[in-house]
Order: sequence, then C-alpha cells, then structure tokens
Amino acid sequence: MLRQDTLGTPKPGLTSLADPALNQETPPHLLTTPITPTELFFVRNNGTLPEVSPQAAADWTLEVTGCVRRPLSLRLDELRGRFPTVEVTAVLECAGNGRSAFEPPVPGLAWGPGAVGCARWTGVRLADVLAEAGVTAEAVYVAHESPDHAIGAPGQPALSRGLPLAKALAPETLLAFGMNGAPLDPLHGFPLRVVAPGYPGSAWQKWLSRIVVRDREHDGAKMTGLDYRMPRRPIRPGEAPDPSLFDVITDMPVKSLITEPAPGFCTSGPVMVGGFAWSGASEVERVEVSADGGATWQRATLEPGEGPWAWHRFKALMLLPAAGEVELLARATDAAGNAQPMQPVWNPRGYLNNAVHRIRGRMV
Ligand SMILES: Nc1nc2c(c(=O)[nH]1)N[C@H]1C(S)=C(S)[C@@H](COP(=O)(O)O)O[C@H]1N2
Ligand SMILES: [Mo]
Repeated sequence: MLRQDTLGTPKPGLTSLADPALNQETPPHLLTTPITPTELFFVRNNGTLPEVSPQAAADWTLEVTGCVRRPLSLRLDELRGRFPTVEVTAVLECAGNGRSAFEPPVPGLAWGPGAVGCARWTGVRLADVLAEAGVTAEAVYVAHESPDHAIGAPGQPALSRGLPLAKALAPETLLAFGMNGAPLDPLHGFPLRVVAPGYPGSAWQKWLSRIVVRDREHDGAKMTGLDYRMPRRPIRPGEAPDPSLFDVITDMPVKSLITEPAPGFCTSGPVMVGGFAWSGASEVERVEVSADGGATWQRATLEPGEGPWAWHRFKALMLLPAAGEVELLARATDAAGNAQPMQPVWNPRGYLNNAVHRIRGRMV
C-alpha cells in the first residue's frame, strides 16, 4: 500500500525542531495571509511519514468498523462519490504549541509559537460516513488508525487518536482529501485526514485508514496517561501527577499571534502591529495590544474570519513614545469572556500555552 516509509523532506524556510521525526514550525512573521499557504504550514509527525503513491492512493481504503450496523470499506473515489463534498476553513494548532515557554521546562517537543496555521480543508462530513455505517446505541467515541509508526518500531503505531461521538457527528468535522485547493500534501496526511476544527492538532489524524466506533474512550497510541491531557485542577511543578485527574483535551483556548512586526524589529514612528486571533469553542470578540507590559491596552481592529473556524486578522497602529527597547503584547478575548492569561498556566506536559504573545524590538 505504501510506496515508501520515510521521515520526509523538510520544507524550506520553516524552523526544524530537534527530534528524530519531522517537526517544523512557521516563524510567525511569515504568516502574512489569512490562509496559510501549504508550503508554510507547520508539520507535526509523531513517527514515520507514509508516502503514498498516486496508485496506492487510488487503492486506499477507509474501513469503518466497531459499533456500527453496516461495516464499510470505501475506496477514496467511493468516499467522494457517495457523500457531498464540503469545504471548511479552519485553524489547526498543535496542543503543544508554545511549549518552550513553560517554566520550569517540561518534556516534549520544544515548540515556539509557530505550530499553528489556517487552511481551507475539503472533504466529506464524518457524520455522513457514520450515518451510512449506522452507529449503534452504545457508541460514544471514534478511534482513528493510520499506517505511520513509531521511529525504529515498525509494529508500533505512531499515534492513534479519536473523537468523542458528538464531535465526530458535528457538521464541521471532516474526512479531508484536499487542502488549500489541492490534494493533501504527503506531509499533511495524503490521501485522507481528519479535520476537527476547534480541537487540538492531535485529533486531526493524518493518513487515515480505519475508523473504529467504540463504546468507551479510545485507548490507542498517545491517548492514555498524560498524553494530550490537561489536569482538571491546577498542578504545581514537582507534584506527582495522578493521571485519573486528567482529561483529554477538546476545545482549544482563545489565543493570538503577532505576525508583524517581526521580532527584533528596529523602527521609528508609528508601528503597525498585526497578527491573527482564534478560539476553539467560541468566537473571538476582541484583541488588544500593549507596549507597556499590559498596564494599558489599545483595541485592535478585527477582521471577520472566513467562517466560524478560521482565524481573524487584527491590526493596531501604535504610537510608541520613547526610543529604546520595547516589548509588544497581544491579548485576545472570546465571546465567552475568556481572555489570554499574562503567563502560561503550567502543566506537566506543557499543553495549551495561550499566554499573551510578546515580541521585542527597538524604537530609534
Ligand atoms: N497519523 C498521524 N496523524 C497525526 C499526527 C501523527 O503523528 N500521525 N500528528 C498529529 C498532531 S500532534 C498534529 S499537531 C497534527 C499536525 O498536522 P500537520 O502536520 O498537517 O500540520 O497532525 C496530527 N495527526
Ligand atoms: Mo500536536
């Protein structure tokens, strides 16, 4: 089925992380457009890269099994032919985005702020496929399987995650074969991936080959223990974590990213501060910027997003009085009243760092 089983070729211009698997983030100042071009889109692989030839893609089958009345085995052309095609513009953010800012440091990939992008995803609704399979009454969770494996361990899946049934049935959740008007790129899951808008990247299973509908939460690779889970109550560094007090991450928190000016800017006169803001569960309501450490805030203008799951561009023209070093801050607030915290909220695996984004530069 697979032509090759490799680590993949890094994209030029992105920042590669120190890891045996291919992991690259986007320097935020390269994110200049509301739709992130595929060649600039961050890459997160937990293991190998299944490179699927066009022939292998034509033979690719998606199996749907488990708690269903009619197990399915669908080739891609059948999937496309049998269900309506839909397009959703959505932010994809890794749950570990910004992990390198946690203090004290936590294990895991040391992402800066750039493990996020926003693309147009084309596919069929997972709900339509599940309706065809006939989900039974005991179903509560869908599990996703792919052929990528842990590096150096061919028998061991790299990642097998899933979705609570309600999110699997939500109209925004897709089985996608297209990204930004083209077939999915091999690095982004060609020929088929899950698109779960508002949920962490880990829920967006790439190279999807099998869906198992379950009567309980999934327990596949990186579903259990502390993986992609947050403590229900705040936990202090050094405290022994009890996994039974952790929940699987679902909706991503409200967040903003300054994309202009670039860090290390050196300028005079008014400064245009801009970027993007998004929230997994709610609408972004406002973005504010500050140049005095958050003592005072200036409201930025917010553009409408391309649909409810896209990010919003924000812009603010700031008059910065003094010459010298300056730090610019951005803080987004969503319609539910959640605002970004000033400092990351520490947790043992370093997930969901949605602290205000800060960049430093110099006025001359
Ligand atoms: N099969 C498979 N799917 C996967 C992963 C993986 O390692 N294997 N990584 C997940 C994680 S943690 C993230 S953040 C997103 C990243 O998607 P991207 O590489 O298209 O940006 O893919 C998800 N889907
Ligand atoms: Mo991720």
